[in-house]
Amino acid sequence: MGKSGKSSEKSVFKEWLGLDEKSFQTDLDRHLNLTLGKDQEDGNHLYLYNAAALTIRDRLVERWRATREKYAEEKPKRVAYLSLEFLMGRTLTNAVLNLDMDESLRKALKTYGVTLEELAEEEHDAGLGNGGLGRLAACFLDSCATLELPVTGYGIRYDYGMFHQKIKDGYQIELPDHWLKEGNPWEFEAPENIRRIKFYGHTVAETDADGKLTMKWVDTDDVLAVPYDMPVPGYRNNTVNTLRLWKASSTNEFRLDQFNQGSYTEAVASKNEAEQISMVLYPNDVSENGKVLRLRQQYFLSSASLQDVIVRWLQRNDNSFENFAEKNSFQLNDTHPAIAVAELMRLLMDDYGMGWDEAWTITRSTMAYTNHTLLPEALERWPVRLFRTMLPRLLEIIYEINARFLREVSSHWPHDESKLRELSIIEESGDPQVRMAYLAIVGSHSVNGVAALHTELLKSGLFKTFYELWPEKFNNKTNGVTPRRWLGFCNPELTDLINATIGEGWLTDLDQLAQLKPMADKKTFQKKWMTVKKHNKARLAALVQESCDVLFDTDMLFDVQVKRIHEYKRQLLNVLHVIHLYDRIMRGDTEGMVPRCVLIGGKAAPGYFMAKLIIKLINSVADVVNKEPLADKLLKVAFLPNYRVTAMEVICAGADLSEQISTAGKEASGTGNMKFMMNGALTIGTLDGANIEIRDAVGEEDFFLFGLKADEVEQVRASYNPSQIIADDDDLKAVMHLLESGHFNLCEPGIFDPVVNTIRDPHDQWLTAADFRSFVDAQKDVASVYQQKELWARKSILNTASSGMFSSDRTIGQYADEIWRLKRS
Ligand code: 26Q
Repeated sequence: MGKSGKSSEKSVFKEWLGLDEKSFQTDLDRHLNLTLGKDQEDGNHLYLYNAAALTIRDRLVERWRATREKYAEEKPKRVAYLSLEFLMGRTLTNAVLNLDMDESLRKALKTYGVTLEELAEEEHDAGLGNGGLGRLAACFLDSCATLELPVTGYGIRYDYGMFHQKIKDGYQIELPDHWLKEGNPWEFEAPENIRRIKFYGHTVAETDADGKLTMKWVDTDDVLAVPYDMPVPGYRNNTVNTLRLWKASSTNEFRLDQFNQGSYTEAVASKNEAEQISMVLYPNDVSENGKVLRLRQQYFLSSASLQDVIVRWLQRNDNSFENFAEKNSFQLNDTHPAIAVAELMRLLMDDYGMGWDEAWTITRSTMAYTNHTLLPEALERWPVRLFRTMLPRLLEIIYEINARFLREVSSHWPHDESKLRELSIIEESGDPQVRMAYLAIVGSHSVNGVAALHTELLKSGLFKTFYELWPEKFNNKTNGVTPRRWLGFCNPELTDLINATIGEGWLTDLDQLAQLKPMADKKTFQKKWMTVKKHNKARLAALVQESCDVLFDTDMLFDVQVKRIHEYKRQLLNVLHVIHLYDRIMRGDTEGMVPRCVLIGGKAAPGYFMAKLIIKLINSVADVVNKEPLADKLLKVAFLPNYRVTAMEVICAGADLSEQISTAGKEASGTGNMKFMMNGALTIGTLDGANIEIRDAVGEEDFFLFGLKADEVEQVRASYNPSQIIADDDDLKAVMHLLESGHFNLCEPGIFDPVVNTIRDPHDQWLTAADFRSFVDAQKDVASVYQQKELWARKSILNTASSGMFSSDRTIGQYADEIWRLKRS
C-alpha cells in the first residue's frame, strides 16, 4: 500500500470515516451519548477521553483491516516478535500523531472546552515492562508499522504492570499498577483464537497405525490463552500492525481426580492458579532465578504464540508446512521466551507428526535470539527438576537437542571433555540447571547483541566458545528509538523549529537531521534553539515541582539521570558528585561552579536492598542540599518518583545534560542515552554500550567522556584499593567524610553504612571510587562549556543533528535485511 493507502480505502468500505473537524465532532458526540450513554461531559474527563479514544480507534480499525487484507493478498514473509515485555506507554496521543489527526481533533474538542493534553492525562501508561528491553520492543513495533513490515508483537496481558513507585520518608514504596481498572479502549478480545497450553502431567510413547513411534504428553493441567489485540499504527502510511497479548484463563474443567476425592475447593483453587499466570509482571530487570510462576509465564507466552502462528499459517496454506521456514521468523527478546525453541520442536513433531530432522531445520532457520545483558549473573537458568515436573515433554526435547549438539561439539573439538562441560545446555551440578541462553544459541540461526561494544564482548567473553564454533551466527544490531514518540510527539516546539528549517522528511528518515549541522553556528538559530529548550525546561520544572515539591530554576543547568536503579548504572557516582558540589559550596569554593539542578529517577527491584538504599540516599542528600541557604542559587537535587514512559516524554525534552555513567563493559546499549541526544542534551558518559557510537556520531569534542575503559576495568579489578584512592584524593576524602559522619542521616544513624562499605570494598564490582576523579573533572568541563552559552547551543544542535543513526527505523531495517530477510518496499 502506498502512502495514500487509496487502493485499500476502496476495497474495504465505500469510503473511510472523515478526518475533518466536523466528522470528529459528530463521532465524539455519538460515542459520548450513544456508545457510553452519557448526556454530557463529566468533571474529570474520563468519558470524553473514552469518546475520543473510540473516535480515533474507529479510524485505526479501518486501516487495520486494510493492512490485514493487504498481507493476506501479498503473502509476505511474517515475523513474530516474542517478548515478555512491551512498554507501550500511552496510545491515544501516539495514534493521533501517527494518523495525522491532531489538528481536527483539537478543533473538535474545543466545543467541550478541553484540550487534548488534558484528555491524554486520563490514560494510564501501558507499563507492561521493566525498562530498556520492554521499551525497545515498543519502539520496534512502531518502526515495523512505519516501514510497513508484517511483524506481530506477542506478549502477555498482565493485569498488573510495572509497580507504581511512591516515596515515603525517602524510601521506595511499591503500589500495584491496576492499569485496566477503568477499562482499555485499545484492546480487542479475540476468543475465536483461544489456544490451549499444557502444564505438568507426564509423557508416554505410543506407536501409531503406521508403526511410527510418537510421544504423547498426557494428564496435563491445561490453561487457556485468550488473545487481546492492540492496533499498532505506522506513521502516516495507513498501515496498522498488531500487538497480540495473551491472558490466562482457566479451562473450567475440574480435575476429576481431585473432584472425585471430594477436593472441591482444590479443584476450584486450580482455576485461580491458572489465572495467576498473567496476573503480574515480574519487576526485576535482572533475572531472579527459580520462580515457578515466571517459568509458567515464559512457556505460556511461547506456546500460545507459536500455536497461533502455526494454526494461522496452516489455515492460509492448505494445511501444509511447505515454505513455512522461508515465510516465518521468530525473534526472541532475550532468553525469556527461549523455551520457544523446544516448544516449536514439540509442536512440529508431536502435534503435526514431523520427524526430528525436518523439525530441527525449521526451528533453526526460523528462530533468532537477541541478547541484552553482559552481566553473567543475569543469565537465565532453570532447575532441571522444575522442568521435569512442569514441562516434562520439553525437558525430553531439550535433552535430545543437547545430545545431538554435544556430538557436534565432539567432532569439532575431538577428545576435549572440558568443551562438552562448558557448552552443554545442561549445567551439571548438585542441582542441574537448563542454561536458557545456550538453548537459544543452539536453536537459532542468528544471535545478536544490541550495540557494537556489547556484541564484541559477547564474542570475546560470555559466548566466546560458541563464537568459535559458529562465527556466522553472531551479528550486531545497535538499538534505536522511535523518533515519532521521542522527538516528534514529546518535543513539539523543537519539531516545529526543525520542520521550518529542513522540512518534515526527517521523521521517517532521521539521517536528514544532519542538514541541521550548518545551522549550529548561526546565532539566530542558536537563540531559537535555546528558547525552545528553555520552554521544555519549564515543562520539566513544573513536573518536578508537582511531584517532588522542589523548585528548579530554568536558568540553571538541568543534569539528569533517569533509568532503573542498579549498582552497575552507578547512580551512586552521581550522588558522590552532588555531595562534592555541596562540599565545595560549604567550603566557599564556588568559583567556576555552574548553578545546577540534578534530577534522578528510576525504580528499584523490590528485593534489591542496595538499589533501594541508594534511593534513600538520594532523597536524604536532596533534603540537606535543598534546605541549605548557601546552596540556594547553586544546587538543587530532586528524586522523581514513579519514572515511566510518560515522564520520560517530558524529561528528555527538558534535559541539558544526560548522565550515562555505567561501569564500562556493563551496559549492553542503553536507549535513554539516544532519547536525550535526539532532544539536544549533551552526554557525560563512559565508553560503554551505545555511548561509544553516540560519541563517534557527534564527535569527541561534543561529548563529555570520562572513566576507565572496558578492558581497563578488568585490569584494575585485580589490585583495586578504593581506600587508597580516597586517601589520595582530598575531594573524595571530604565526600566520604560527610557520608561516614552521618551528615545526611542525623536522625537515622548508620543507615548508609552498607553504601559506604561498597565504595570502600576492594571487591566493589562497579569501581565507583576509581572513576570519581575523572567524573568530577569531566563535570568541570561541563560547567565551563555551559557558561559559554553559544558554545553550548552549538553542541546541543550538533547532538540532535548527529542522532540520525539512533532511529529504530535504522535498527529495524537491519533486522529486516540481515536476520529476517524480509522484502522491503
Ligand atoms: C528475567 C527472569 C526473571 C525475572 C526477570 C527477568 C528479567 C526481566 C527484564 C531480566 C531482564 C530484564 C530486562 C533487561 C533489560 O532491560 N536490559 C536492557 O535492554 C536494553 C535494550 O536492549 C539495553 O539498552 C540495556 O542496556 C539493557 O540493560
